Amino acid sequence: MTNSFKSISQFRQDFPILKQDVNGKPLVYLGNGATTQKPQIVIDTLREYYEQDNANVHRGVHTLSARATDAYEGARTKVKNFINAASEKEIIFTRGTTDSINLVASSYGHANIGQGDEILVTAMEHHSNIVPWQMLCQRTGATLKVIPINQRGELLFDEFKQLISERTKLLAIVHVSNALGTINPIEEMITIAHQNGVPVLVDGAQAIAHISVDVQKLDIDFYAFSGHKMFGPTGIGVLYGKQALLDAMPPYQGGGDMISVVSFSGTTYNDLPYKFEAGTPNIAGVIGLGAAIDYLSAIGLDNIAAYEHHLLDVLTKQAQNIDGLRIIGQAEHKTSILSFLIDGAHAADIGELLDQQGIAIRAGHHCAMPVMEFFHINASARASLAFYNNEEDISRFISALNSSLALLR
Ligand code: 7TS
Repeated sequence: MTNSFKSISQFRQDFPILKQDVNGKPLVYLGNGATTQKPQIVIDTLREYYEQDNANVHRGVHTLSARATDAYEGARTKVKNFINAASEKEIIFTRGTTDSINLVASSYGHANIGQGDEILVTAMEHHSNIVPWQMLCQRTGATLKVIPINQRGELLFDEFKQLISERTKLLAIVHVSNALGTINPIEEMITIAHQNGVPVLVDGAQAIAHISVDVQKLDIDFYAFSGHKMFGPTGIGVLYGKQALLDAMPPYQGGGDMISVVSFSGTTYNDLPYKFEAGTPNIAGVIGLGAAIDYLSAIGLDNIAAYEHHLLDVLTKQAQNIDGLRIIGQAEHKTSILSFLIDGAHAADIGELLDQQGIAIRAGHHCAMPVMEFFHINASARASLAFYNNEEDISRFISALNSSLALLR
């Protein structure tokens, strides 16, 4: 390992949860695709907010409310800078990626997509970027079209170019597949979509903690992500949307904070971003997310990406030496995820035996059943990395896998 890689893995010390034994062995956490662990600074920020500043935002005339509001809006600026949005008005706080996509499906979808229109997704989407569109199609009579993938788990680009047409009203694509680890060529796809006048929503749930994202440079129309997958709290997420699109969209939910004037003769709505933030928001979650962003930015996404690339290489090479191991997802451009099956062993059994040795992975369909269907499997085992993992974690994982297989086969 080079020195700079070593210094990145030192950040592991900031994560108290990783210092424990599980089932008598030091924890090796490889469940990062499902959720990431929280550094001390995020935990402290949440505690300090509740100990010192807790109050409702945008309402109170008192000091605590002013502090809470400043911290809440300060975190919005941090998110804006993190993804290089043009304005805070383009940053909507939601419950997570799922909520962000449902917001676009309900609001943008209702206003812009109708009978005979098409929505284009890929065959490697998480259910969160399938089901909201299916529900919209059921309501409107629009049709969902699917860009196919190959056996390596890469999109068929020529098929994409064939499928996009004047009927396409939205392209909704995953940036990084949670089931395969594939990094999709979103820049090229956005260019082609825009040449056809089609806006693009990108599901960034698995990308945001691993790849640096510049929404202006990529010319992304909507970008959705979750705080809990980027070392922030659960229950908080972001929808980035271009201001012109968000301005033209009707509100998603009605209630407090999203209004300007309410009377029984009619209601006018608040400006962006508040138009889409009805009700008391997850104030602590937003402030905690701001702390996670400061933390991530200090390490640097490009440093993280280079280190994780190295770790994935080491992991993949060692896994390939295991007799009967089949990697699901062998795209040329991948990040952080090793999805696999082993002849003669069920994914769930592998997961359980690893857990007995203190190693946390995920086994199942990963909420990407169409991916499982494509590969003719029911489930896979998945080890997913974060920057706090190291080569020792990988050695522990590989040797635990070998001893599990000795029991299973
Ligand atoms: N999109 C992708 C690509 C995801 O991986 C996930 C969650 C979501 C959307 C939904 O995010 P949420 O925060 O709204 O739930 N993926 C996983 C996973 O791979 N294992 O557990 C959750």
